[in-house]
Amino acid sequence: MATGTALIYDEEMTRYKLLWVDPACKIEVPERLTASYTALQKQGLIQRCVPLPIRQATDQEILLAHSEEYLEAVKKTPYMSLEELMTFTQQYGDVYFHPNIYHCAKLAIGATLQLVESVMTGQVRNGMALVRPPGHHSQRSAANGFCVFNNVAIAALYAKKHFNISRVLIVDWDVHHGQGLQYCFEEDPSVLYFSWHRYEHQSFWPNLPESDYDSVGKGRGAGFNINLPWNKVGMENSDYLSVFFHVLLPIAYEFGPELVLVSAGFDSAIGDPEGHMSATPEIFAHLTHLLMPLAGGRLCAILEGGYNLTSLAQSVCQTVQTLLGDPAPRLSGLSSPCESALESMQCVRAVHRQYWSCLKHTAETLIPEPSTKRCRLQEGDGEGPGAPAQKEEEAQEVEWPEPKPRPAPSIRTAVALPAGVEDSVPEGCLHVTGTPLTPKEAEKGLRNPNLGELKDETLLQSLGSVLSLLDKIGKKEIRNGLAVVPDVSIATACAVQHAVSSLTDRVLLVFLGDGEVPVEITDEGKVLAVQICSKEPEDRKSKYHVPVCLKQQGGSDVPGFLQAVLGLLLPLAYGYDPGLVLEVLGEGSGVGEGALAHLTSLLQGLAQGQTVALIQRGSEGETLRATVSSLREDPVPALGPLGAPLAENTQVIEEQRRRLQPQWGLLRAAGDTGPAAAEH
Ligand code: Q9C
Ligand code: ZN
Repeated sequence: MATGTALIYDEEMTRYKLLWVDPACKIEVPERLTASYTALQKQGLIQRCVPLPIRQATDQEILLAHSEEYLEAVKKTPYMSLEELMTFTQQYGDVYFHPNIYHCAKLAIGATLQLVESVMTGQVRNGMALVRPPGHHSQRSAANGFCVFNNVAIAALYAKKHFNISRVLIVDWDVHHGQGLQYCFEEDPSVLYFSWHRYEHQSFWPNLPESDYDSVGKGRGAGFNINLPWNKVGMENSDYLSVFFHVLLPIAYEFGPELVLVSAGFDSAIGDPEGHMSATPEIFAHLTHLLMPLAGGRLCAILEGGYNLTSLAQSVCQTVQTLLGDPAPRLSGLSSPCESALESMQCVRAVHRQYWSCLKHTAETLIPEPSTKRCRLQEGDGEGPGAPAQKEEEAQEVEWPEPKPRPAPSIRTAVALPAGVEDSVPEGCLHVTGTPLTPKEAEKGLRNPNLGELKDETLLQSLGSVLSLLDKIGKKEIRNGLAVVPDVSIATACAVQHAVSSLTDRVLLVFLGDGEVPVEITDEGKVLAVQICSKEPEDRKSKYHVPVCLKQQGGSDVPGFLQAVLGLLLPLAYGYDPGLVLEVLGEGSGVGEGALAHLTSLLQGLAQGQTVALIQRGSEGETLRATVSSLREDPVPALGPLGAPLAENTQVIEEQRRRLQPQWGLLRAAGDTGPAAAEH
């Protein structure tokens, strides 16, 4: 199993800068790297990463994505005079050359390839490359947008060539459209390119019609290019998360990448002078965390933009700390995405529904006209190209709180197991045995206590151990825990009771299996219960009880299960912001250990990773091993490309989404008016 997080950096890449006056380029400064690196050092994160040696790219590597003529032209720049450099620069848009930039550009590619190589060979699990110049705007024969060579494009082509893989996912969370990446892979179905970007109906740089949602790829690559335009500034954490839940993640899971490359630009964070967005640095912990279960954990983040040095450094730290496996910070106050984000999501889902099974059910629609045309219709309403552009100088300096430190309990996972199953969990877990409860104590949490049952010593012992796990989580001695229990209903009831009375205001109960949820679910909201089962439960207790009854046809419907997790459970869970997650594996859930491992892993993004998993004795087997492994944040085995979910399961999931949307805004994936209504 691959472990460790690589970090690649070399000071040499700070040794070029803008040598003349150009307002468009003055934000791309060497301090971008030093500020990021220093922040990582201050947080003690550098020391925890595996340092990788840097190297220069070879001509052959550069030629994977660029033309010979262009390479030969750039090769001459180290020998040019200032005047010659200025002239050379002028043929491209929003970029500058310097005598040392060619050297740095070769190092930026080399760093990226070293990272990809060490991830693909299993030397490390994942990693980040801190590089300059960035890459995603550069094209086959052109520099553009501070980019000389396309680091990430070369990385994807290199990975395909040397490691014989056929599916690479590129997630471009930079606030600009990586048009260079789009052009490179437009016709290539083996590279799925996703980009969100400030667009404002084409009035934002690079002002291309092909950055809109209706560019889906060409020829055999149709469906493998996904553009999510932001048509307003000020997008928040809720907007970013919604796009992950309802657009990127379902498609990414269906695609089943073997490697994930992140074009990690942080100009999409608050405070950035280019992006003008409002998502906080902490969001990058979650974006990273949500991508980590893909491709068996093989994730490489490569720096692109990010021009507010404070916001950039904080965001880089959030990303690296998540790659290292530390618990993600809680995101409080998430709400519904804004109407403009909803409209963009609706459009991109509609144009991609013909390519992706996970979107088949979305509105056939009445796709709104592409954004630019819409805008022309709306001219005069104060937005769009007709509106006066905001001058950078006038832009308000925004402030945001510094992200809190993210201490990680020294023990990640503790287990409480009955005799006989101890050796089926990996080494390195703490084994916990609590003081047995008295029957009186055990009775407290139960709705219909069967006092006869409560005399059973094994049961009382296991309940004591469950509470001991909870207390250790409360004291931050452990991050999470797992118990195999003789009666999962009683254990759940006791655990919930104990948690709400002494640990937290909000418990998320994820109950997999049939039968009654053994806890009183009231409208007070102290417990949100999501039950994934195969038989319709008899009572729907309150709006805080969400039953999702998935049919199975010869084994479980893994695509349907994931659809429920990504489109329903995670949006509910993030909106609820629990202080503890209780994951209960009863009987009859029909969920295989592969999909279960993904669920457990994704749930670690909530409640700072504070999870207790309860497994019914007798059904442990592979489930136990897979769950412990996910709790420890070991890499989750990839599921491979997924087929279509069962139509009736999609229907069940959509029905719940519709029912719950008014209260849980993160469930929304389409606008309020117009074609939205047709979605169902
Ligand atoms: N207001 C990257 O983020 N436009 N490149 C500057 C100044 C160019 C961004 C306009 C932005 C290029 C990697
Ligand atoms: Zn950018």
